[in-house]
Amino acid sequence: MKFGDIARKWLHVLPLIAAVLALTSLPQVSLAQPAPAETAVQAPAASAQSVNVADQNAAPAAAAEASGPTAQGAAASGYTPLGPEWIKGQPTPGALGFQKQYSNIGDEGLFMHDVVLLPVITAVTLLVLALLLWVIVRYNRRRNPVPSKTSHNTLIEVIWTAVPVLILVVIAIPSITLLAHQYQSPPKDALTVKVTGYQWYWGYAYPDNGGFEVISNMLPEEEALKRGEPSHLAVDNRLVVPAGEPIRLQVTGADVIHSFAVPSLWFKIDAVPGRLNERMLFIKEPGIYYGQCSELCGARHGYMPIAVEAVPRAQFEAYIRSQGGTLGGEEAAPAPAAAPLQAPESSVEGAPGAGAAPTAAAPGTEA
Ligand SMILES: [Cu+2]
Repeated sequence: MKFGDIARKWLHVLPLIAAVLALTSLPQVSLAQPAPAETAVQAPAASAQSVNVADQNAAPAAAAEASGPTAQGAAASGYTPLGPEWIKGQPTPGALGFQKQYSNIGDEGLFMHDVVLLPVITAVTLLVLALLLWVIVRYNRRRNPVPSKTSHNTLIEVIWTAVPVLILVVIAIPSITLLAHQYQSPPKDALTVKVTGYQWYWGYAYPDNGGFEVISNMLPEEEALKRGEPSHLAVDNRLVVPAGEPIRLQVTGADVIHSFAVPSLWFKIDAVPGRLNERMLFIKEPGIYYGQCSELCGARHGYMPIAVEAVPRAQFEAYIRSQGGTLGGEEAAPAPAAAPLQAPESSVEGAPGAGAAPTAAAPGTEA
């Protein structure tokens, strides 16, 4: 039997193999599916505080009347940072794959990975493995002492060119769509928050709310553990933003290139000095989401974590007030509370990893 005949015969079997492979990859798809649903249902441990914040989420106006001692305390002081029971986005030991996603774009990205890419990769890999095994078993020297001299087969060549092209086209459509969605501009009236990367901490400014800037440093390990938060991820001042609404996040660097990245929010954007990068951030539900600087930026690159705290709108407004900021069309406070600005360590001579101070070349100094 010639190779061509065998190939033709097996071509009829190929769809069958493809069907079997599709079936074997189905359980994985169904395994991948429940994750978002589970995410939606999953709620943090129902403590008094969590119940109250959930209430506020449902009816912001009722926030002041919310029952429970915690809420009354929060109402009196205006704003209380979320407790550790609200931690949602963080790495877990021994985990495989992506963190749970808490943004729409994260769901879309996870779908692309779990439902489009993984099954295709699995099917292609198994098909190639099966063909390889078939050749090894059927066409070895013992079972096939006189090898076929076939050198061309138009049909099979057309097929093995066209099928990969089709597979790539099928992948390209959701892939390019996802890419475009990731860079969708926020609506005009979206809240603007400006993130600045410094060596080695983050600054969060609120230009729409009086322009104050909050400096965020990593907590020492003992302090983080005392608060029930993961060490090397917990910070003293989190980036507080409203949940359930689009946020225009503008990101820049003050000294070197940093990168603002939060895996559970499907968010990563470089912080480049002299450049304002912008992306829309949308967090579906209140919670605490951890990230890290993701661009090697110097000696303490590993010690400038990111903690995003998404809260209901009413809580967010209380936060802005607690920082001396303004809301809506309010006039800026007569004497805006000077941000407790921290000098970058890179401007301190002899600091670990400090290069030339970025502020050294002020205009006029070179004369
Ligand atoms: Cu950095």
